[in-house]
Amino acid sequence: MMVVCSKNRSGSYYLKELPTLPTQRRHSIVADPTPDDGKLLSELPVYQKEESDKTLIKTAIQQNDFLNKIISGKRLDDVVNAMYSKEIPAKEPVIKQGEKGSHMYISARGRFQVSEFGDVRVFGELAILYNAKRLATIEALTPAMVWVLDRKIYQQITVRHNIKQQDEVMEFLMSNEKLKVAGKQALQEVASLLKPEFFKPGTQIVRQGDRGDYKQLYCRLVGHKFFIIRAGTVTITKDGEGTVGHCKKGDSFGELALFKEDYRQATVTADAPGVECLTLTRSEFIEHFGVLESWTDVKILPHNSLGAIQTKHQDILLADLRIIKTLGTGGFGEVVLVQHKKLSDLVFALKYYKKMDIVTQNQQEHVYNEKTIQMACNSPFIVRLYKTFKDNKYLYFLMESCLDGDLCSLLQQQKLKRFEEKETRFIAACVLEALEYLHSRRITYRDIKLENLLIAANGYIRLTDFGLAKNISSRGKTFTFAGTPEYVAPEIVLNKGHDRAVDYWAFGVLIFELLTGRTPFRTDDDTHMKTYQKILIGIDNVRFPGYVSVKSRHIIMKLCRPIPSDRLGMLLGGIGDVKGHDWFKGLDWHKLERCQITSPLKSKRKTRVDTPQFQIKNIAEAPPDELSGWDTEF
Ligand code: ISQ
Repeated sequence: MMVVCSKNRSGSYYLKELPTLPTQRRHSIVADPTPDDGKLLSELPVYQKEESDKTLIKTAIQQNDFLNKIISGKRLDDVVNAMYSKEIPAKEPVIKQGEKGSHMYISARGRFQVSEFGDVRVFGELAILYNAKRLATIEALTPAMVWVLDRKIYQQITVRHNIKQQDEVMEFLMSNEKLKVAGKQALQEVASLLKPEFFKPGTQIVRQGDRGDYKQLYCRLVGHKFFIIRAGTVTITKDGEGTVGHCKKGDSFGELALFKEDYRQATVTADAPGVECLTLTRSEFIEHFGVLESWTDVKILPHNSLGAIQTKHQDILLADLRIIKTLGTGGFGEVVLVQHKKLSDLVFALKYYKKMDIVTQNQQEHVYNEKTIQMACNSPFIVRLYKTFKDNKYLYFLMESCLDGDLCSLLQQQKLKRFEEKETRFIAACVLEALEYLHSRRITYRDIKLENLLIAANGYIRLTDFGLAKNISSRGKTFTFAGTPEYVAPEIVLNKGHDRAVDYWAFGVLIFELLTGRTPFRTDDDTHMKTYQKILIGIDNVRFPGYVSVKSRHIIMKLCRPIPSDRLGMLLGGIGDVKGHDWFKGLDWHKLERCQITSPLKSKRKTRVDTPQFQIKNIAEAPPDELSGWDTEF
């Protein structure tokens, strides 16, 4: 147990014991930035190979429980084409334990050892998502051959595939005279709501005379929907008139269903060999845009701008501070408690990053994001960043200090190793306030977890660590793998492009963890691959302990929907839908915003002291200088 000094609400210092950190703190993962559409290769690589080799690669991928969930269809063909062969001499390693890998391999010939295998096997597959440390060495026992997939190429394949899909949908929407009037931005929002559906030949997709309202949906499965044909054709018939027309790829039908609860004017039947459509239900449309009369009324909500400017503590210099204690360690550096040498009342948390690590791991853009975003935040639910410094070795972030520890430690101190519903609701409400602040400024946080939730002196929760936060506005999606494995949303695992919906997913995971002491998709797999598989299988297959109330279960299920646009928080009411959920019933949001509710998280501070009794701590072993100059604007 370590002892630190902390300030109470009236400004005096109290000695308190900081909770010991749980042994296993979960690390955030961020891949090197995935190219956006501006930086895509003009052509994907194609390495010629025999049909038998293609079959071997395909089979290996399809038989791998993780890969078959993330690579299928056209992606699979592109991956097969992009894999190249590599000869491995006997006794040579293919991958080495502890090294960071950026390639996935499929063994084609020869024998390998770790656990010896001679059949076709995939190894190092996590490397296609991010630079993961290899957990074992795999060595060729005999001269061998492997097929290799480079992560950069896999990223290109997934990003191209998604952008192509989005462009295709946008093209459909923009080429439709009726829809066009909504404008590109609104149609981009519409595009994100569309879901693929396949209709076998002969299926009556729409039946003349059906009233496309919600009740009808339950009896007919297809009801009040709008359809765009992605592949195949349909035949349109009218009673007494026979065939009146055909629709093909790019054509749409049923748009009136979005605006009126009307009777269907014709029957639309799928032709052979079947039709693939993108569909949008009236209810989803209304949940996102409200009850509208035409496409011209489709509007997207305006956003606040990131504009707060920090004015406090601007004259403090690094030389004015002395280091007291370590508060925490993270990916690239540490957070230490510092005290002003002359004004001993001034105590801060100082985070420092080794510049060399940032450069070697290509994280310059993320560090800039962290600074600009956190510095521009001024909310009682977000840790304040006052100032940054730099020297030849480090970047420094001077922040307000929260000395009551984080929620990971507080959870471990609970008798049942979980929080009561009342405490969970309060914590979740604080986190939701922080998310509201960020999302209204187009910021996606991307790293909700107990470790990033600090307890302020007033017992309120403050969000810290903006290392993964990102302003997501261009095209509305970002592709880089970012998050903490147990909390990442399926679209991140699938590299489909993600937006603020990932925060609502993680928020659902957080509520589950606060209530039960464990996250819903946790596994004991160090590589996290099984966790990712569970995430892709979904929340419907997660067992909730019996003590979790129906309302708690309901809000978690609504937040952890597999399709981002279906999640609570992503519908018309936005974050208001989450605040308005029955689980929060009785919570006075106005009082919470003003910090006028007494926190149920009790402080255990006891002993009053006038002078802090900190031990001076020196930063251990200095890293080399990093002088490339990338941080001139920092
Ligand atoms: C304490 N106060 C502010 C920020 C922090 C970040 C990490 C660990 C402890 C902290």
